Amino acid sequence: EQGYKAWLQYTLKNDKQKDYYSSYLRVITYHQESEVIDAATKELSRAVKGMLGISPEIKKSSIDEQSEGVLLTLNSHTSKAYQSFNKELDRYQIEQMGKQIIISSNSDKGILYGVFHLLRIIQSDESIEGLLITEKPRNQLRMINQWDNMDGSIERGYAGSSIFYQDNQFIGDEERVEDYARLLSSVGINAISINNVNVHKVETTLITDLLPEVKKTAAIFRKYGITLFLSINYSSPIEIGGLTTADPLDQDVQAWWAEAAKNIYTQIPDFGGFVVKADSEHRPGPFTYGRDHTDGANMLAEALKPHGGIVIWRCFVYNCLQDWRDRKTDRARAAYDHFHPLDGQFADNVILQVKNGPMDFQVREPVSPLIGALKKTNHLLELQVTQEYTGQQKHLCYLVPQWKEVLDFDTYANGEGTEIHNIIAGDVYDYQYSGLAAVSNIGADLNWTGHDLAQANLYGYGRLCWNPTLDMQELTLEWIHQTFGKSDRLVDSLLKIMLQSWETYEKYTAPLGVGWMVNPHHHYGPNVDGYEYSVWGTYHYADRDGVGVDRTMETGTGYTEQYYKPNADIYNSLTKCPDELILFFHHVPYTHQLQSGKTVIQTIYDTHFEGVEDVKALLDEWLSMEGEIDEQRFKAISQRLSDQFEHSKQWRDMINTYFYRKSGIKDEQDRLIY
Ligand code: BDP
Repeated sequence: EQGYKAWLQYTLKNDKQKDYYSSYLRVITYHQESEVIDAATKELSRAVKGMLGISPEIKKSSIDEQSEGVLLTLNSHTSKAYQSFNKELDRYQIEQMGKQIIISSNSDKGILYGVFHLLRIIQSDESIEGLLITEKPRNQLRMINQWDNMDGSIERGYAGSSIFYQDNQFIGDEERVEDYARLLSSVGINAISINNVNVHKVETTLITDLLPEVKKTAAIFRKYGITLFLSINYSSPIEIGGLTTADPLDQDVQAWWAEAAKNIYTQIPDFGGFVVKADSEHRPGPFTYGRDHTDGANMLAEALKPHGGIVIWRCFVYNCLQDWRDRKTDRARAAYDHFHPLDGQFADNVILQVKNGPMDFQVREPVSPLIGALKKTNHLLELQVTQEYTGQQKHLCYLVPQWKEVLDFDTYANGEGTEIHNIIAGDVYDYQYSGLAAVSNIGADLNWTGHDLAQANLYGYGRLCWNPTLDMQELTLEWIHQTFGKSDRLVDSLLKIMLQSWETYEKYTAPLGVGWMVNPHHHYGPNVDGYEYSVWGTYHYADRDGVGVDRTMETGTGYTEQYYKPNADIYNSLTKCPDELILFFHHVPYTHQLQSGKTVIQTIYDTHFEGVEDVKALLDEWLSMEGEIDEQRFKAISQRLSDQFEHSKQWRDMINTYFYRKSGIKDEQDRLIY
C-alpha cells in the first residue's frame, strides 16, 4: 500500500465479519436518479467489492416496490442542493430495518454523506444491528482552498506538484481529481477553490479564456456535492479586460465584473463565487483607488448576486513593509483594525475569511479577536492544513489538538459560552453564511500528503467542519481504523503518537508563543533572527535582558484590548497570561517566573531538551510497530520520523545556544554545548 487510498482503504481484516456484512450489502437499490446518487452507488459498490469481494447488484426501483440490501432514497425531490449551502439539505438518516439499510435525506448530497458514514462504520468493523443515525453538519460552509499555481507549483505545498495544473495548463487527469473529490466528500467538504489566493497573470484568465477547463473540473466536484470557487485577481479589469482602472466605484469596472460573472454562470450554473486576497502582501485591491474593503467586496458581490454567487474576502491584510524599530505598529492588530470598523457594511453575499490567529498559522498563537467581534458580518474561520510553520509534512504535527483549542475558545463576545465553534456555526449571530475554510495539504505525491500521517490532518479538518465538538480521541481512532486497521498494539501506539505530536513540535521550536524563529521565505528550520530586523512585522525583541512582544494596553501595542473581557484582562496581565502565550503578549526578563514556577530561560532550555526526547520516544514507539502495518508505509513513515529526530536536535541546539549567548544564564542541569 502506497498510501493512495488514504482512509478509503476498503479492506476488511476480519474474515468472520464478511458474511455478516455481505448479508446487507448484496443489493444496492435507489429510488431517484442524479449524478450524486450515481456517485454514491458507485462508491458503495467499489467499497463492497474491496471489503467483501462481491459485486453488489445495483438497481433502480419505484418507491412502493419491496427491496433488500442498501436502499438510497430522497425524502423529497429537492435534489439540486449544490449551491445553497443548506444544513437541512445535508441531513441524512441511516436506519437498519430487517435485512435492509435505508439511507435517506432531503438531498442527494445527504445520501452521499450517509453512504460514506455507513462505510466508515463497516471499515471500523462495527455492528450495524439496530442502526438508527441522524446526522446534520454543524457548519454550513466546509471549504478547502487549494494554493495551486498553474505552472504546477503549489504555494506552501509539501507533497509534490499540483494535481490540477502543469506548464500553465490543466493536466486533465480526471481520475486523480475525482479521487480527491471522493476523499473530500467522504469527510463532508462541500466547497473548493482551485487556485492560489495569489493570482498570477495566467490564473487571471481562469474566469475568462480558461473557463471551459474550469467547467470540466467543476463537473467532477459536482458529482461529490462540492461547489467550485475561483480565486480572482482584483486587477482583472486592467490585466485582462483592457480597462485602465480597477476602481470598484467605476461604472466600467462594475460592468466588466457583471459581464464576467454572467459568462461564468452560463458555463457553470452552480459556480460558488470568488475568493479574494486584496490589499495584502502586494496584491492589488481597492486601497489603490482610495476605497475600502466594503467598496471592493460589495462591488464583486453585486456582480455575483443575480446568479446566487458569494464573495469570500480574506482578512489577512496587514502592512508587510513595517519598521521593526517602531513597536507601535503591531501586525497582530491588523485584521481587527481593518475589518472591525466595517462590521455590518458588507453585502449579504460577502463572507469575511479570518485566519485562526492574528499573525499567521504559527504553532501557537492566541485566537484572532476578530472572530466573534464581527456580529453583523458573515464569516469563515480559516485554518491551515498544509504544515507551513509546523514542519512542512517532514515533521509529524497532528493539528487536530490545535484546532480543537481554537474551536473551543470562549470569546465572551456575547457573554460566557460564546465559543468559536458556536459563532462559526451561525448559532450566536444571524449570519447568512458561515463555517470554515482551510488551506489544503495535498499534492501529486502518490500518498497525497508526503508524510503518510499528514493525511490525518485533512481527515480531521473535514470531520471537525462537520462537527467541531467531536471527541478528539474518537475522531483520531476513526482515522486510524480506516487507514491502518484495528490491531490493538497499532491503534494504541499510533493514537499516542498522533495526539502528542503538536505539543512535541511546539516544545523544540519557537518558545512560549513567540513564533517566527524560522528561515525566511521557505519557513523551514530554525533561524532565530531570520525575521527580526526585516519588514514583515514578525519580531521577538530578544536582547540581553529579555524577550517577547509587549502587546499590553499600558506599555505595549494595546493589542490585548481587542479581546472581550475577561480575555483582555487575562492576556494583559503578566501574572494571569497563560505560560504558553507569555512571549506573545509580554516582554519579560529571562528570569521572570512563569506560573509553572520555572523561569522563562529555564523553560526554554527544558522544553527544547524534552522536545527532542519526545521525538525519540515517538520514533521508538513507531519502530516497535514493525510488522503491524504494510512494509511500504511503515518504512516511509519511519524515515520521516528519523529525519524529524535529527532536525529536532538542530532546532534545540540553535534556540538554546542563542538564548544562552543572549542571556548569559546557564542551564541548571548544565546540558548546553556552546
Ligand atoms: C502566508 C504564506 C503565504 C500566503 C499568505 C496568505 O506564507 O505564502 O500567501 O499566508 O495567507 O502564511 O495569503
